[in-house]
Amino acid sequence: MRTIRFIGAPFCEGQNLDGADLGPTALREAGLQPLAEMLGWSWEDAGDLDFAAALEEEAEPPPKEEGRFALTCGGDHSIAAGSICALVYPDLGVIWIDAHADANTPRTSPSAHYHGMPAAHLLGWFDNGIDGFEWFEPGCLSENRLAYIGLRDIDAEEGRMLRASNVHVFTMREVDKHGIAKVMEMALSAIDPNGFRPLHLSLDIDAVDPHFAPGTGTAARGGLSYREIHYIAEEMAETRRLVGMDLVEINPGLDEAPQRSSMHGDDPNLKPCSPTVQLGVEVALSALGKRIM
Ligand code: 4U7
Ligand code: MN
Ligand code: MN
Ligand code: MN
Repeated sequence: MRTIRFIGAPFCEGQNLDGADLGPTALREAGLQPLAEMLGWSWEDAGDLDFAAALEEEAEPPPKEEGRFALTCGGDHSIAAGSICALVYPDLGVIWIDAHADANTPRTSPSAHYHGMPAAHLLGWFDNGIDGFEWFEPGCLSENRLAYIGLRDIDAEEGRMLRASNVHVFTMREVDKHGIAKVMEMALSAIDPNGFRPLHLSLDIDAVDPHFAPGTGTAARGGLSYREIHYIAEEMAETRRLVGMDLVEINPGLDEAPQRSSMHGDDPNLKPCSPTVQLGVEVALSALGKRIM
């Protein structure tokens, strides 16, 4: 039986809204654990990372994750710097699903928000010794092993840097043009031409159209449909090489009212949850191998 290690990362200091820190608890309360166990996973909850304590003490590296499937739930997207850096595989390929590229540097960022920078940091596009980041390895992800899907809100300088790089970019326009199945095929073969690399899925819920994912801090319309995000997750599971996943930017505080759904069946222990939290659970289950039939 494969083990999933759930890591709560209730960090929301990478932007200026409260509420994304409620993500891990909301996902637990929505029943992610029993639903994953029903798929045959053994569940290990690492609890929530204590960022307040981490800021007080000498910076400690995130524990290296190996052999288990590491599911890191945010929090804002800042946490992908840690979750991806903590994966031990030197040839890791990353599929980054987002409305945004998160590839600003402190110099180019229009907002100075770190959640718009983790990809650039991982790629080594900046390294100005941020306090508390002593463990971080800028450049631990090489450009040709990163592919984006779903982009539609990119800053001017960020776009220029991406175009000049070897990063693989599939915007919403490519999804319109080729369809999601072809885009997934192109993205996977771009980062993993021989089909043997371990893979990580960094999933920002704002990649999904706000119609399905209203509960997020930086919503951008014109996003992925309900089925398109599921198809992406299902295809990642199909590769059988998915070793880690981030599920970030779910903000229960900005979400619509809780509702009961078929996901919960008649289980009285599972509480109704708000639509963006529910979507997060459903997409995580697809990435864990859940199939329609
Ligand atoms: B998210 C932005 F300027 N590009 O850098 C920035 F538009 O993790 C948004 O994808 C970043 O949600 C969004 O602040 C970060 C902005
Ligand atoms: Mn993001
Ligand atoms: Mn985003
Ligand atoms: Mn966001």
